[in-house]
Amino acid sequence: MGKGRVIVMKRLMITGLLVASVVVWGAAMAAGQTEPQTERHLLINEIEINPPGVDSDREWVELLNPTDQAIDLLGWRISYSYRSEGYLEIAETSTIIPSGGRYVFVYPGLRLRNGEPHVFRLLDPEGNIVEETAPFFDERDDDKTWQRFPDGGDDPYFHDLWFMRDHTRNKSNS
Ligand SMILES: [Ca+2]
Ligand SMILES: [Ca+2]
Repeated sequence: MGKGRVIVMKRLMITGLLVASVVVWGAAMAAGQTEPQTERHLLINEIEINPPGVDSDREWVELLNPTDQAIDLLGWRISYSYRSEGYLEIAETSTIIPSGGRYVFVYPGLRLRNGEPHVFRLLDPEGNIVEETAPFFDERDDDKTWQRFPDGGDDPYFHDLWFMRDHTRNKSNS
């Protein structure tokens, strides 16, 4: 491995650690300032921005329904970041996530930029932003993903804590 490459990799690792620290710090700040979470809603639970190899048709988000009601994904939208920013319909027809269930939405084509932070947003059928993540990026061309921990943010105080870990696609993050 050349010296230049080592330096680049070190820079990437330091950048990754900094982002992880900021995310954890942000979650801790939010936890200190807000009441315990009581109202539950459809969640972005895991994000694959930069899968190994070709990214096209292989970027995804895992959605989780932590409520006690089934949710129809028809009309819900998720943000994208490449080549411009905007929103995509998650489902073209009625698609039910049962209570406690999850659904993996695979982005069509190439939709997520790897190296620049993007705040992921989830919109309900009325156009309300029900969720907004920390700014995430992923320069590692591998199976690691951003994951909410514990699964579903299922902690009354730390419900917005994220880590970069080996993927748990369509499975619990915990
Ligand atoms: Ca990508
Ligand atoms: Ca998962």
